[in-house]
Amino acid sequence: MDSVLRLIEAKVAAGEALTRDDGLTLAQHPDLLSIGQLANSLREKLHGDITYYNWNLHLNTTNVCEADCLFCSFARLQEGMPQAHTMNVEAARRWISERYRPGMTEVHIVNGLNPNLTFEYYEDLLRMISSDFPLLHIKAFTAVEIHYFAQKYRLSYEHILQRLVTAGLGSLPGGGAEIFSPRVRKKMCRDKADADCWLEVHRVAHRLGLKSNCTMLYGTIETEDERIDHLLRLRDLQMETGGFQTFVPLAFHNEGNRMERLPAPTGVEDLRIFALSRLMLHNVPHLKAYWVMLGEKTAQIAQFFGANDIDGTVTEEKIYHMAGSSAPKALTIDDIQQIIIKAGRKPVERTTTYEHVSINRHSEAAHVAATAGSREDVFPIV
Ligand code: V47
Repeated sequence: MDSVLRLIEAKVAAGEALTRDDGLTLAQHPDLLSIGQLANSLREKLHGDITYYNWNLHLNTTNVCEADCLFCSFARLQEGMPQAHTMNVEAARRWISERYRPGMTEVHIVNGLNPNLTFEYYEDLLRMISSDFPLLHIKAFTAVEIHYFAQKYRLSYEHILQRLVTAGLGSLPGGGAEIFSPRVRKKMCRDKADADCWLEVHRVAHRLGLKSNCTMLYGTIETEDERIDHLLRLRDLQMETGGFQTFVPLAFHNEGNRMERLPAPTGVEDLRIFALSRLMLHNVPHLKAYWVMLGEKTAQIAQFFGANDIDGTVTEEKIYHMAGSSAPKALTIDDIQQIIIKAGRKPVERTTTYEHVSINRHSEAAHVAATAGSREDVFPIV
């Protein structure tokens, strides 16, 4: 490790916030392995050899979306277009029922900005899930969606969030942040919440006691400077509120969208982004290597470049598969545990808010939970 990285190492060891210049050094320095080692040392200081995962479902009740983001392969501008879909609440109930298994702890919901739905639709959806699947934590609606609801229904962020919490919302996912740079947003996603609005939704959510995640879409047209700036803005909000749980770097996927000519990031770029994020966001506790986005193999290696989470079973991912992901659409709990163990880390199942779930899960216990109704008796949260 050279003297420049040694200086950064000293700051990391002292728990100091790294500067913008430190970030640029980490983004450009040729010694990727030493940077990974620094990130790994912080990761192990925070989490030892644990890698977290959860047992979750990914639900998209509509992909009809007014926003016309160039990088998106999932959205359809109007109902009736090929592959456009919208589920009513009853269809969502059936969709979850067909996939729900006792022991699952989370449903993650991300949708398009659909102009045809009422706000009551979203409240009814959450109320249905809370009453029919009371053991599922509902992590739903990106800050971009909350901003859209606020504009469309002429309500404040606070009012929107309070009504959604009353209906069952448990936390916010981190999507929609993309890259905060106005230059990039103007080119890629001009017609949705800007950076200030995205950050303000999370600020209000944190004030109301909700936890949330944060993301960065990398590998499109952003510069290294713009990446560092994005991370610093997240770090500043975290200093103010402490409400972010997990940062999820999201690598651009280039199939089925209007940025197809751009190559997707390489594995080496992925690993650098993980290490850089771990080191710059020293105050965000968790770093997720979302296996659907990275593929299982890079998600394993990322566990040594700062990541300490791999996401969950995911049943049934669409956004990345429509953009060309070759990862499976879902994994079993056993698959995930094996991926983590074979990476040399210790798998720990978590809830959405990072309470540990007993790992002594087996089919007999699942059967008991199914017939007894309460999973906490069988899979105690410790
Ligand atoms: O907001 C869309 C991104 C996000 C593409 O909070 C793309 O735990 C790459 O936010 N290439 C949605 N990225 C997914 C998301 C997420 C996923 C898993 C866990 C969590 C969490 C959040 O996916 C979007 C956008 O930033 N995205 N299209 C694409 N072609």
